Amino acid sequence: MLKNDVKEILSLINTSENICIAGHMAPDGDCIGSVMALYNFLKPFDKNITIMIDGIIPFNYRTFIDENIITKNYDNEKFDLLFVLDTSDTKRLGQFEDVLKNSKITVVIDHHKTNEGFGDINIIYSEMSSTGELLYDILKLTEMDITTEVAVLIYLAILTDTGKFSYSNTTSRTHVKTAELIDLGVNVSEIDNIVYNSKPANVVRAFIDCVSSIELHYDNKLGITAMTKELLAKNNAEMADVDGVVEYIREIKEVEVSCVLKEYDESTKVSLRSKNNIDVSAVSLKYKGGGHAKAAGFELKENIENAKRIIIEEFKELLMK
Ligand SMILES: [Mn+2]
Repeated sequence: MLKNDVKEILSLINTSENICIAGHMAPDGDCIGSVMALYNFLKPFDKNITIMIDGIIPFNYRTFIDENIITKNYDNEKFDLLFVLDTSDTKRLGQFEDVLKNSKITVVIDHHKTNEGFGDINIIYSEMSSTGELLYDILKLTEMDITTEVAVLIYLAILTDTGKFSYSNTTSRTHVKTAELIDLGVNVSEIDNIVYNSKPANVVRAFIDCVSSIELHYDNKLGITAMTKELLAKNNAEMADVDGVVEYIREIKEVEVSCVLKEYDESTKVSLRSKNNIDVSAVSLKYKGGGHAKAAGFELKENIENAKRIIIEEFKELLMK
């Protein structure tokens, strides 16, 4: 199955002149790693390649992507071939959504189980830890060389989407593939330092402030906090730079669901994580969001206080049992 898709994609690449690679808004490590891995893999084909990612690249990923190659404003340019990576639905393309109708063929490569397949070719495997892991399978099937540079980018995608190989999406296959990436030259500790141990002090201060305003509900089973504009301004930090609060809250023993509310001008973005059996993507879907059972997110057209009330109420029945 996958083999046939890869064959078809290779012939599409060969016959295309203008190729676009798009990822999702508010890009994470899997998005950036996958997009850049494919970009670097395609370089030897000598095509015109355009990158579309809407939103700020978090500082710890800037080593892996040259921001100058990302399209700033989209002017309805046409493409022969479009790859959409790690993007569960078309809305997640943000300001670049129109690229879909301006591309002859769209190839969707993703691991979100909520992805309904909006491309002409849809390679969606929800059992994969990350889009990067899936992309690695695809690149291997081309039987072309995988450079160290590409291996590093795939590794970045897998590392970040598995929470350093700790989430339940991490399989023995994930580890086998990661071992192959290390054999291709990935320096594990160097990447760990770039991604996790290189934060500016103000970003860590914003993180601490956010964590310290945590509220615990339902016998500590729900941990919730908010990243407000005030908190960010006080620390001179950007929303996109302060990462990992929602995972940190989950470190509390009793916490089953952790939540971080992010304050924007006209809405609140909700990030959810689950530790065990609660499927947070079910709540996310109800509010037209996306994600997985253990990590999901959506947007509410509410202020922080109302959003908090809604989330607390939403998990009442699930956590009071
Ligand atoms: Mn992903």
